[in-house]
Amino acid sequence: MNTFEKITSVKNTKKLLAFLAVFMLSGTNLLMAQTQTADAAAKPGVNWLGVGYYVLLFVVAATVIAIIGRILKVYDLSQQIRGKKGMNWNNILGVMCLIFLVVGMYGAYWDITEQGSMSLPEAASKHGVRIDAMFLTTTIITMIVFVITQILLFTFLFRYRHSDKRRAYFLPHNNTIEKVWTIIPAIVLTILVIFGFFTWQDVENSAEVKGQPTLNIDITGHQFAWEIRYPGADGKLGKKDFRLTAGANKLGIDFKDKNSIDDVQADTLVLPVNKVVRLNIFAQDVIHSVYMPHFRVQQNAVPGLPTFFKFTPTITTEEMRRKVDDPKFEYLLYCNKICGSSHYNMQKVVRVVTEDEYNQWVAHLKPYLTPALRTELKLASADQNKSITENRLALNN
Ligand SMILES: [Cu+2]
Repeated sequence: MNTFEKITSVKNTKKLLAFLAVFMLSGTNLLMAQTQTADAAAKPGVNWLGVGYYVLLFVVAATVIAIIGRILKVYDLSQQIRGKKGMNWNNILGVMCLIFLVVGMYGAYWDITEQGSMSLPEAASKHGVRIDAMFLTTTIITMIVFVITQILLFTFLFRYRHSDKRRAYFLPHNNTIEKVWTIIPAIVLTILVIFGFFTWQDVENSAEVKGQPTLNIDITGHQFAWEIRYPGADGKLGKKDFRLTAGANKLGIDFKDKNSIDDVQADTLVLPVNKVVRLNIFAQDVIHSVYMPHFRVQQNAVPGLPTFFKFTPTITTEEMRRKVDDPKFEYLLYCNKICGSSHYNMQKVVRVVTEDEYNQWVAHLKPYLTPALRTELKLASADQNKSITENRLALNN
């Protein structure tokens, strides 16, 4: 067998794959753990150490383990040559299982305490609190199952490790055990699914049920930005038609619909606190996704398939700045679909303000129907529409 055949033999391929799997696993874990200390200003010296460093660390650790293994093997063989009993690998593996249990449990604990706080910020919307409660319940239930099963698994591996003194008991089938481990998870999962179903239904229907007025806002994603449209003084958004998208009419607004005339556009998504907001979500090219982690909002923006998300922001930006003790804090809206090369840059500032502040802000927005667009669409003759637009323009001066 030449060297190439040796390396590519099935046995070695398995070893290589296992090595790669462990490498990938530890790599992801280390990268995840890094972001906590990625704040260079806060902790200089402990931030990103680079991929090379960790590759080297891993190779060194793997080599050390391989050397220890070889030394033990040599020791074992020399004992056998001297006619003594070799090492009891069953005991060693059994003890290693217990060590793995303890280290693994500590690892899980460390993961939750160190990285748990990185999962999601405080919920700043009404339904967000409910989603968090559901998330917490699911986490607690699965964690209890996780701890019990891991303890059982590894202590059984230790307790019933191979011994020459006893023989294994053969258990071909047991109906009671089958029933227990089928029915209990089925009940728990049913409860979780029903809990989730009602929470989601409540999130989706929140506005209608209470009969509150809803602020409609259009948000349209394209490569690589979001366009935001607010209703004008009439509180109604005019119709859109993708076939009208051309030139200055980048959103394809249908100006035959009178509600369109006074619609306004904005750079920032400003929302009045404690009011129901309905985001009407559109996409012009590929699938994007509206994602606002603080509000627990995420909804895909699909070309040709308008979607929406209704929610009620509960904490103003100012209040959140005080809470997180950061005067520069801003809520953000991200694109959560990898939609192309500048996907990372597809974000908008979201500002939650009081109703007074909102009314002041919205009064100063620029109309979507600019004079240029008016000329382009040959709308100048529409007198009845003109007066409305002039009012809007007057507000801007
Ligand atoms: Cu996108």
